[in-house]
Amino acid sequence: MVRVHHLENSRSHRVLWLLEELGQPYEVVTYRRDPATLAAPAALRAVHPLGKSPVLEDDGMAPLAESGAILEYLLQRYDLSGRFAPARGTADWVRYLHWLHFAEGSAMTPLLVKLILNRTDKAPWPVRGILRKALMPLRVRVEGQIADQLAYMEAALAQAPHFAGEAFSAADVQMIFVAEASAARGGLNAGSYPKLWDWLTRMRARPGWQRALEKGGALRLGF
Ligand SMILES: N[C@@H](CCC(=O)N[C@@H](CS)C(=O)NCC(=O)O)C(=O)O
Repeated sequence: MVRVHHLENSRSHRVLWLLEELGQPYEVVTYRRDPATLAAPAALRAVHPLGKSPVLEDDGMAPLAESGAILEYLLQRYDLSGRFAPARGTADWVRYLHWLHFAEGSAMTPLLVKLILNRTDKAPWPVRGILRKALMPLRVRVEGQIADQLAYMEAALAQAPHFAGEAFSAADVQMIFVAEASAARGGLNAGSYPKLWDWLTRMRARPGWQRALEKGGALRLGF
Protein backbone atom coordinates (compact mmCIF):
# COMPACT_ATOMS: atom_id res chain seq x y z
CA MET A 1 0.00 0.00 0.00
CA VAL A 2 1.28 3.46 -0.92
CA ARG A 3 1.58 5.77 2.08
CA VAL A 4 2.31 9.51 1.74
CA HIS A 5 3.78 11.41 4.68
CA HIS A 6 2.14 14.74 3.96
CA LEU A 7 2.94 18.07 5.59
CA GLU A 8 0.09 20.57 5.42
CA ASN A 9 0.56 23.42 2.92
CA SER A 10 3.54 21.87 1.20
CA ARG A 11 5.20 20.22 -1.77
CA SER A 12 3.57 16.93 -0.90
CA HIS A 13 0.32 18.11 -2.49
CA ARG A 14 2.06 17.21 -5.73
CA VAL A 15 2.34 13.57 -4.71
CA LEU A 16 -1.33 13.39 -3.69
CA TRP A 17 -2.23 14.97 -7.04
CA LEU A 18 -0.28 12.46 -9.15
CA LEU A 19 -1.74 9.55 -7.17
CA GLU A 20 -5.22 10.96 -7.83
CA GLU A 21 -4.49 11.29 -11.55
CA LEU A 22 -3.17 7.72 -11.58
CA GLY A 23 -6.22 6.44 -9.70
CA GLN A 24 -3.83 4.64 -7.36
CA PRO A 25 -5.18 3.95 -3.84
CA TYR A 26 -3.06 5.45 -1.06
CA GLU A 27 -3.01 6.38 2.59
CA VAL A 28 -2.15 9.89 3.84
CA VAL A 29 -0.41 10.58 7.14
CA THR A 30 -0.78 14.31 7.77
CA TYR A 31 1.63 16.47 9.79
CA ARG A 32 1.08 20.07 10.96
CA ARG A 33 3.61 22.89 10.66
CA ASP A 34 4.79 24.76 13.74
CA PRO A 35 2.68 27.94 13.55
CA ALA A 36 5.63 30.21 14.50
CA THR A 37 8.54 28.66 12.57
CA LEU A 38 6.56 26.77 9.87
CA ALA A 39 8.91 23.82 10.49
CA ALA A 40 7.73 20.23 10.19
CA PRO A 41 7.17 18.36 13.49
CA ALA A 42 9.88 16.08 14.90
CA ALA A 43 7.67 13.08 14.08
CA LEU A 44 8.70 13.40 10.42
CA ARG A 45 12.33 12.72 11.39
CA ALA A 46 11.27 9.33 12.63
CA VAL A 47 10.10 8.58 9.07
CA HIS A 48 13.11 10.01 7.19
CA PRO A 49 16.34 11.59 8.53
CA LEU A 50 15.78 14.85 6.63
CA GLY A 51 12.51 15.44 8.52
CA LYS A 52 10.88 17.00 5.46
CA SER A 53 7.86 16.22 3.35
CA PRO A 54 6.95 14.53 1.07
CA VAL A 55 8.09 11.04 1.97
CA LEU A 56 6.67 7.98 0.24
CA GLU A 57 6.45 4.42 1.53
CA ASP A 58 5.39 1.55 -0.67
CA ASP A 59 5.35 -2.20 -0.03
CA GLY A 60 8.14 -2.21 2.55
CA MET A 61 10.67 -0.24 0.48
CA ALA A 62 12.94 2.25 2.26
CA PRO A 63 11.12 5.59 2.69
CA LEU A 64 11.71 7.78 -0.39
CA ALA A 65 12.16 11.58 -0.08
CA GLU A 66 12.34 14.30 -2.81
CA SER A 67 9.16 15.07 -4.67
CA GLY A 68 10.74 14.70 -8.13
CA ALA A 69 12.12 11.26 -7.29
CA ILE A 70 8.75 10.26 -5.82
CA LEU A 71 6.89 11.31 -8.97
CA GLU A 72 9.33 9.36 -11.14
CA TYR A 73 8.99 6.31 -8.88
CA LEU A 74 5.19 6.45 -9.06
CA LEU A 75 5.23 6.71 -12.85
CA GLN A 76 7.66 3.82 -13.27
CA ARG A 77 5.70 1.61 -10.90
CA TYR A 78 2.08 2.60 -11.60
CA ASP A 79 1.89 4.39 -14.97
CA LEU A 80 2.58 1.31 -17.06
CA SER A 81 0.80 2.70 -20.13
CA GLY A 82 2.78 5.98 -19.98
CA ARG A 83 -0.16 8.35 -19.56
CA PHE A 84 1.74 11.01 -17.61
CA ALA A 85 5.11 11.25 -19.40
CA PRO A 86 5.95 11.69 -23.10
CA ALA A 87 7.51 8.80 -25.00
CA ARG A 88 11.25 8.48 -24.35
CA GLY A 89 13.51 10.01 -26.98
CA THR A 90 10.95 12.54 -28.21
CA ALA A 91 11.37 16.34 -28.04
CA ASP A 92 8.52 16.46 -25.52
CA TRP A 93 10.33 13.96 -23.31
CA VAL A 94 13.39 16.24 -23.24
CA ARG A 95 11.08 19.15 -22.24
CA TYR A 96 9.50 16.92 -19.62
CA LEU A 97 12.87 16.08 -18.07
CA HIS A 98 13.85 19.74 -18.01
CA TRP A 99 10.72 20.99 -16.21
CA LEU A 100 10.59 18.03 -13.85
CA HIS A 101 14.05 19.01 -12.57
CA PHE A 102 13.85 22.79 -13.06
CA ALA A 103 11.15 23.04 -10.38
CA GLU A 104 13.32 21.97 -7.43
CA GLY A 105 16.76 22.34 -9.04
CA SER A 106 16.36 26.04 -9.89
CA ALA A 107 12.95 27.65 -9.49
CA MET A 108 12.29 27.09 -5.81
CA THR A 109 15.58 28.60 -4.57
CA PRO A 110 14.82 32.32 -5.14
CA LEU A 111 11.21 31.76 -4.05
CA LEU A 112 12.46 30.30 -0.76
CA VAL A 113 14.88 33.20 -0.24
CA LYS A 114 11.99 35.61 -0.87
CA LEU A 115 9.95 33.80 1.78
CA ILE A 116 12.78 34.26 4.29
CA LEU A 117 13.18 37.94 3.33
CA ASN A 118 9.45 38.49 3.78
CA ARG A 119 9.66 37.01 7.26
CA THR A 120 12.39 39.49 8.27
CA ASP A 121 9.80 42.20 7.53
CA LYS A 122 7.88 40.92 10.55
CA ALA A 123 10.78 41.62 12.96
CA PRO A 124 10.14 44.36 15.54
CA TRP A 125 11.30 47.93 14.87
CA PRO A 126 14.20 49.04 14.66
CA VAL A 127 15.58 45.59 13.75
CA ARG A 128 13.17 45.47 10.80
CA GLY A 129 14.55 48.72 9.35
CA ILE A 130 18.18 47.62 9.77
CA LEU A 131 17.51 44.25 8.17
CA ARG A 132 15.53 45.80 5.34
CA LYS A 133 18.38 48.14 4.43
CA ALA A 134 21.11 45.50 4.77
CA LEU A 135 19.19 42.91 2.77
CA MET A 136 18.00 45.24 -0.03
CA PRO A 137 20.72 44.16 -2.54
CA LEU A 138 19.77 40.52 -1.97
CA ARG A 139 16.07 41.35 -2.33
CA VAL A 140 16.67 43.13 -5.65
CA ARG A 141 18.72 40.21 -6.96
CA VAL A 142 16.20 37.60 -5.87
CA GLU A 143 13.24 39.51 -7.28
CA GLY A 144 15.12 39.81 -10.59
CA GLN A 145 15.70 36.05 -10.64
CA ILE A 146 12.04 35.34 -9.91
CA ALA A 147 10.97 37.69 -12.72
CA ASP A 148 13.43 35.99 -15.11
CA GLN A 149 12.11 32.54 -14.36
CA LEU A 150 8.48 33.65 -14.60
CA ALA A 151 9.20 35.12 -18.04
CA TYR A 152 10.89 31.83 -18.98
CA MET A 153 7.84 29.79 -17.92
CA GLU A 154 5.53 32.23 -19.70
CA ALA A 155 7.50 31.79 -22.95
CA ALA A 156 7.27 27.99 -22.67
CA LEU A 157 3.51 28.10 -22.20
CA ALA A 158 3.13 30.45 -25.16
CA GLN A 159 4.38 27.51 -27.29
CA ALA A 160 2.21 24.73 -25.86
CA PRO A 161 -0.63 24.29 -23.35
CA HIS A 162 1.46 22.17 -20.95
CA PHE A 163 5.09 22.21 -19.83
CA ALA A 164 5.98 19.06 -21.80
CA GLY A 165 3.96 19.97 -24.89
CA GLU A 166 0.35 19.23 -25.86
CA ALA A 167 -0.39 16.67 -23.15
CA PHE A 168 -0.65 17.00 -19.39
CA SER A 169 2.26 15.21 -17.65
CA ALA A 170 3.99 14.79 -14.30
CA ALA A 171 6.07 17.88 -15.22
CA ASP A 172 2.88 19.94 -14.73
CA VAL A 173 2.37 18.23 -11.38
CA GLN A 174 5.89 19.14 -10.30
CA MET A 175 5.57 22.74 -11.54
CA ILE A 176 2.36 23.54 -9.66
CA PHE A 177 4.18 24.30 -6.41
CA VAL A 178 6.46 26.75 -8.24
CA ALA A 179 3.43 28.48 -9.75
CA GLU A 180 1.50 28.58 -6.46
CA ALA A 181 4.54 29.99 -4.63
CA SER A 182 4.99 32.55 -7.43
CA ALA A 183 1.33 33.55 -7.15
CA ALA A 184 1.69 33.92 -3.36
CA ARG A 185 4.96 35.88 -3.30
CA GLY A 186 6.49 36.24 -6.78
CA GLY A 187 4.13 38.59 -8.59
CA LEU A 188 2.33 35.98 -10.72
CA ASN A 189 -1.22 37.02 -11.60
CA ALA A 190 -3.52 37.16 -14.63
CA GLY A 191 -2.12 40.49 -15.80
CA SER A 192 1.61 39.88 -15.27
CA TYR A 193 2.06 36.43 -16.86
CA PRO A 194 -1.24 35.54 -18.61
CA LYS A 195 -0.17 32.22 -20.17
CA LEU A 196 1.24 30.91 -16.91
CA TRP A 197 -1.84 32.14 -15.05
CA ASP A 198 -4.11 30.42 -17.57
CA TRP A 199 -2.13 27.19 -17.11
CA LEU A 200 -2.43 27.50 -13.30
CA THR A 201 -6.18 28.10 -13.60
CA ARG A 202 -6.56 24.98 -15.78
CA MET A 203 -4.45 22.88 -13.38
CA ARG A 204 -6.44 24.07 -10.35
CA ALA A 205 -9.65 23.04 -12.14
CA ARG A 206 -8.55 19.43 -12.74
CA PRO A 207 -10.67 16.99 -10.72
CA GLY A 208 -7.50 15.18 -9.57
CA TRP A 209 -6.12 18.40 -8.07
CA GLN A 210 -9.46 19.08 -6.39
CA ARG A 211 -9.44 15.61 -4.82
CA ALA A 212 -5.82 16.12 -3.68
CA LEU A 213 -6.90 19.33 -1.90
CA GLU A 214 -9.81 17.50 -0.25
CA LYS A 215 -7.41 14.87 1.13
CA GLY A 216 -4.40 17.12 1.82
CA GLY A 217 -6.08 20.39 2.82
CA ALA A 218 -5.94 23.74 1.05
CA LEU A 219 -2.62 24.98 -0.35
CA ARG A 220 -2.12 28.50 1.02
CA LEU A 221 1.44 29.74 0.60
CA GLY A 222 1.05 33.36 1.67
CA PHE A 223 3.21 32.84 4.77
N1 LIG B 1 13.40 19.33 -2.60
C1 LIG B 1 12.53 18.71 -1.61
C2 LIG B 1 12.15 19.77 -0.60
C3 LIG B 1 11.45 19.22 0.61
C4 LIG B 1 11.01 20.33 1.54
O1 LIG B 1 11.73 21.31 1.79
N2 LIG B 1 9.78 20.21 2.08
C5 LIG B 1 9.23 21.24 2.92
C6 LIG B 1 7.73 21.37 2.65
S1 LIG B 1 7.33 22.34 1.29
C7 LIG B 1 9.34 20.85 4.38
O2 LIG B 1 9.20 19.70 4.73
N3 LIG B 1 9.54 21.85 5.24
C8 LIG B 1 9.49 21.72 6.66
C9 LIG B 1 10.81 21.88 7.33
O3 LIG B 1 11.83 22.15 6.64
O4 LIG B 1 10.85 21.77 8.56
C10 LIG B 1 11.33 18.11 -2.33
O5 LIG B 1 10.99 18.56 -3.43
O6 LIG B 1 10.72 17.17 -1.81
